[in-house]
Parts: sequence; C-alpha cells; structure tokens
Amino acid sequence: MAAHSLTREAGLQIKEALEKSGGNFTIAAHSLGMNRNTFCSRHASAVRLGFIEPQNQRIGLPVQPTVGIPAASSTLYDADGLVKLQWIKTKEGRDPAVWAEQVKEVFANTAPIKPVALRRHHCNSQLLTCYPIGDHHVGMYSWAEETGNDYDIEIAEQLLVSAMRHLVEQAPASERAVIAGLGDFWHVDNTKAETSRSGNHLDVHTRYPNMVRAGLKMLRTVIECALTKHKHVRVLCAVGNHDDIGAIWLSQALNLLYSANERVEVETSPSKFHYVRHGRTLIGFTHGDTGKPEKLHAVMSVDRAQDWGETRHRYWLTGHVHTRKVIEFPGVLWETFRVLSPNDAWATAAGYRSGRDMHCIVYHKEHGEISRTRFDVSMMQEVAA
Ligand SMILES: [Mn+2]
Repeated sequence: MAAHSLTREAGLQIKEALEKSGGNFTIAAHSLGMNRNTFCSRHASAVRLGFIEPQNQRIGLPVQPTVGIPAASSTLYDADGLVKLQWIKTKEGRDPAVWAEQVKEVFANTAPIKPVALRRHHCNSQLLTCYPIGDHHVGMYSWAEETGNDYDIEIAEQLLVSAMRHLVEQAPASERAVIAGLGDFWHVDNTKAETSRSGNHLDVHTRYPNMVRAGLKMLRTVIECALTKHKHVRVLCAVGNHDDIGAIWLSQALNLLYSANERVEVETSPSKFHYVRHGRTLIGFTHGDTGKPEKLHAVMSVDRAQDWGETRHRYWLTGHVHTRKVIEFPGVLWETFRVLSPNDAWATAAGYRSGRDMHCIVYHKEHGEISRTRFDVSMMQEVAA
C-alpha cells in the first residue's frame, strides 16, 4: 500500500474509466472498485489538476484494463469546498480482463436456465373465475343534478360492458367461469314502473319492453365476453326484491338463447339460493333480502350437506345493500358487493352513500379464493377508449 497525492496516472485512470463507462460515474466508479463519492471527488481533483479537460471528460476511446486497484483515499478540501489535496491508497488487484475470462469460464460450465413452461392447461382446470354482478337496476333513471350521477339504459350498458371487458381481460384463463347476477338486475317488475312485491312506484328511464331489450343485449355481451376467455360459462340470475318476476323469465330467456351452446349453462332453478361447487370450494349466491347473513351458513350446510362436508372453503356472495361488507362466520365467509349503478333519488335522499365497483374473483379447487380484480366506475372512460 502506498499513500500519495493524486498522480497523473491516477487522474488518467479516472478519465479512462469514465470514457469506458460512456460517462456514467456510477459504472466508472464500480469498474475501479471504489464508491461513487470517492470517484467523484477524485474526478474533481483530476479536472482541477488538469489531467482531465472539463470539455472532453466524457469523450475518448476504450483503453486497456489496469491492474492498479484503488483501495482508499483521503481528501483535503479548502474553505470553498473544493478539493485541495488528495491521497490515494492503491493495492495490487486482479486484471479486469483476466477476471472477465474467469467469470466466462464459470458460466461456460453452467447449463442455461430453461424458460418455465406455462402450465396453462393444467392450471386452468384448477381455477374458476366468478363475475358477481351487483344490483344493476336496469331501467332505473337517475338525474345527476338531483343525485350526483346520471343513469339510464345506455349508461347501464356502458358500465356493465366496460367492467366486464376489463375484468375478463385481467382474469386468468380459467376453464370455468360463473356470471352471477346477485339480484335486482331489473329495477321494476311491471309496466306500471313498480316492483311486484311491494308495489313501490319507481323512477324509470324508459318503457318496460325497451328496458328488457337493453338488459338482454348487455347480458348477452357480458356472456360472450366471458366466452372469449373461459371454456365453460355458468350463468345464474338470483331473484331480487325488485325483480321477483323479471329474474325468473330472464333465466328462462337466457337458457333458451344459449340452449345450443354447450359452453354455456344457465341456471333456471327458481330457488332463492344457488350453489356452485369447485373442488373443495363451495360458493353460495343469493340476493340477501331474505335470510340474514348470520343465518346463511346454516342454510348452506343444510341445502348442501354433502358439499359442505367435502369442502373447506365456503363463501356466500350477496347483493341488495349496495355496499361492501365481509363477515366471517364459522365455516363460511359472507360478502356483499357494491354496485355499478348510482343511487336513484330515493336512495340519495335516504342518505345511502357507497363506492361503485365490480369485482371478479378467482377460486382454486384446493385453496379457495386466491385473487380478485376490481373495476371502479371511474375506469369506464379508459376501458371504452
Ligand atoms: Mn335489493
């Protein structure tokens, strides 16, 4: 080891390292085995001492590697913070060219890493992707000046189709998919703009037949979107408190529409509760207007006693309250979802305020829910663009 001020050789070494690195101080410093700060201060000294011309400091030809490896340095600064004097300690180092040859030899005897094959086919059959559609209230009219957001059959379609396109794009190519209407797909249940259950008169955007046409069209787009990614698509439309009748004929209509398509299965059971089993995963679907959350795990265990015993991951997916909530009960995780549709005037006045989104959830045969993707209504314009 020898301590000395910055020699011409050391200055030129700095210059060469910088030229070889293409002007990158970090790379140049590393090539000389020193940290960047040391390199920078030595570079400043070299410039100050005239070994490096400031205007040419980043221009030059590649040079031969050197064996002088700097080990440490001490710098004396003047009152202005400029480098006044510098001592550099060097030690014998390996010639980088020799070192490079040694590294090459090491890797020459190493087998190249083979790209990992995407076990798509095997992987896909393990997964099921679920697209729960929260209360979409097709046919509802909402006026932004009154409620903060506009809503009509066109906006209903744009929202649902945008959400589905985004979610399908993000979803894995699972073999199975479930499109689960969680109820209240329709806003009204008769031509008098009322629900059939309670006779409440509601704000509607259009005539009932026009609502039906728009709703079927958007659901057809949603199903066909899912078919671009998933081999088997199951569709279920839970009965809500707004569409006691509408949900029934909707299931029947979709079943007829896809009767010739072996890849689509539409559930036509008039039950309030629907179940899908996927390996050791069991998912229940219901609107949520009947059967309190704390009662549903018992409902599932009775309705699907054998499935209950053979599964380990159980879920209830529900709608109705237009807000997100997850509760874990013994043996089952209950969840209720937000919706894409905005509040109508009644809900706005009643003080309901929730975010608006749609999820797609991926379930594994052995491990239950493993991932999910969320579409926020604010993403609609981006997806449409
Ligand atoms: Mn409802």
